[in-house]
Order: sequence, then C-alpha cells, then structure tokens
Amino acid sequence: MGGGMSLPRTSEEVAPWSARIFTRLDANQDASITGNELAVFANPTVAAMGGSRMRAMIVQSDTSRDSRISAEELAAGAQRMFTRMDRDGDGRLADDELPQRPAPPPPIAMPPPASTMPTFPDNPPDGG
Ligand SMILES: [Ca+2]
Ligand SMILES: [Ca+2]
Repeated sequence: MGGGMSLPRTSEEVAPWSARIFTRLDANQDASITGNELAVFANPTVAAMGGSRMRAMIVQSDTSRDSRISAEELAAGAQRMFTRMDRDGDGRLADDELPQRPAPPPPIAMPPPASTMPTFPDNPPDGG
C-alpha cells in the first residue's frame, strides 16, 4: 500500500499529481469531476486517509462554480493548496509543513429542533 494519493512534496510534482488524481476520480472519463465522482470521499476509510482534506481542495478548485471540475481547475487548485502549505516558499514541503494528522471532522451543524412547547405566561402579579 503506497497511498497513491499522498501529497506532492515539491512544486514540480503538483501538476503530475493532480493529473493522476483527476484520472483516478473521473470514473466516467468525461473530462470533468462531478459530485457523484466525489462520493468516494464519503467512505470513512478514504476520509481518514486525508480524503476529506482533498475533497475540500477539489471542491474549492471549481472556480467556474458549475459543479464540474476540469483537469485545469484541479491543477490550479492543487497549486494553490501547495503554495499555501509551503510556508517558507522554497517550493518543497518539509515534514513540518505537511499536515501532521488528518484534521478532525468539523462538527455537524444541526439546526435546533423546532420547538413545539407551549410557552408559559408569566404568573400574574399577586396583587391584593
Ligand atoms: Ca466525470
Ligand atoms: Ca517549504
């Protein structure tokens, strides 16, 4: 198991890396990644391997916001992600620039249940 989706370590690796990811995700080979092709990241095993981070990166790559990510958009998005991670800007990711562990899943935002409880009126003042 080599973890073929592990992050690129140098800026030269970003383009071939994103191309590899793209090919792997584009299951129907229509040259765009769409929502159902991202469903693989819902797999808990994939998510635990950093898949949720990658999914976020891919979704953010959709600069045209048509819910289809082209190879060009993915390459640009991967490059942006790499640049952001490469804090000292030397074009390579040192060990301490890599995410040390998968980010914990964000808390699920749930709307509070609609309250159907009757509200109690204030007690009338005990006027004498
Ligand atoms: Ca596709
Ligand atoms: Ca660096």
